[in-house]
Amino acid sequence: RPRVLSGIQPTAGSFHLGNYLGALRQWVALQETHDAFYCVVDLHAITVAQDPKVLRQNTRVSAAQLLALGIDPERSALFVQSHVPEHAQLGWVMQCLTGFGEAGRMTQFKDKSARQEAGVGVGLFTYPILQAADILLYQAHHVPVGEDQRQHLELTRDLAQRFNTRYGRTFRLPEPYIVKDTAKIYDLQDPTAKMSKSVPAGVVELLDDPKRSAKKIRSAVTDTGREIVYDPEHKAGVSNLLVIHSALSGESVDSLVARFEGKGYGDLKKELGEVFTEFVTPVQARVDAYLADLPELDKVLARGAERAREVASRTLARTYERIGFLART
Ligand code: AQP
Repeated sequence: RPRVLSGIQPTAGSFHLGNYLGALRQWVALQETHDAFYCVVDLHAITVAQDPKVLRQNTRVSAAQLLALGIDPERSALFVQSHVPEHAQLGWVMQCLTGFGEAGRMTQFKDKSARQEAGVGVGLFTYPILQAADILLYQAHHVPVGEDQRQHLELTRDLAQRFNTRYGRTFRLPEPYIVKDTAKIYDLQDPTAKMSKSVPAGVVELLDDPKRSAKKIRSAVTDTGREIVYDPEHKAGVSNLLVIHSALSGESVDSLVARFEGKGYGDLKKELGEVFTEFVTPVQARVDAYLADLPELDKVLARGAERAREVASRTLARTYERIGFLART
């Protein structure tokens, strides 16, 4: 079976609808066809300052959400990135292969560093390189992510190619797995920007009180027109709501447009609030259940790390050998 690898940051505690529709839904689906490795990327989380207690708690909350959303630890290796030291080790190798200018072209760094109030760390600059290592360690064929990660996947492929050319074929070149319809979910308050944990006003969080989320959806920014049609260029807000509704309910955008003909934006928002509440209520109950048994949750993560290390350590050993590191006897 082909391999799949993806990761998510534990930084915010709760995942949001962009994370779910852009990436996590695909993680769940790909378990059917792929050998899957999914991780909570705590090494990436410390690219911005974290409170230690909160980070530890959020790492468990993240794992619980992945399980609640349908990641099956029997089929997939679900683990915490820092439990597999090979990530940091291969990360260093990849840093030494990356050009300074090449890293500087990553647009996400430009966006994220501009938003940072305190000093920007070198880790935020080099995080896409660590991400390349995350992927290459598992020889992944596919990487399910949102559109915002496409450039990082390109970097990963470039680094793999460069290493292979210099030292002999070692890494598989991974393909991004981006589902077009939901590749970019937009902020409810600013439907020209991507929904992001760093801008709390327009984000719908999975672990928030569904009543509050429904309210956020009801106050989503739309436009001064009246017609409910799918037109991302001129009606970004309404189109975003239609995409979210369709992804959660399974009803096609065309069918939604036909059904809402002659109705108002308020009707669409109200119904979407209900659809979201129906989706998220059982998810939240499952998250609570996983968090009620931390020893069991930690055991699941330990097993996942063990499975991940089997693969990661083989790749790292081969890499070290190719580079010319003296083997320890
Ligand atoms: N708005 C989005 N639409 C579609 N996909 C999205 N993703 C994030 N936002 C959207 C995808 O979610 C996965 C995990 O994201 P992450 O937490 O590892 O990365 P992130 O980009 O830091 O998440 P945020 O909320 O977007 O944070 P900030 O504001 O810090 O940039 C990834 O596959 C991502 O593509």
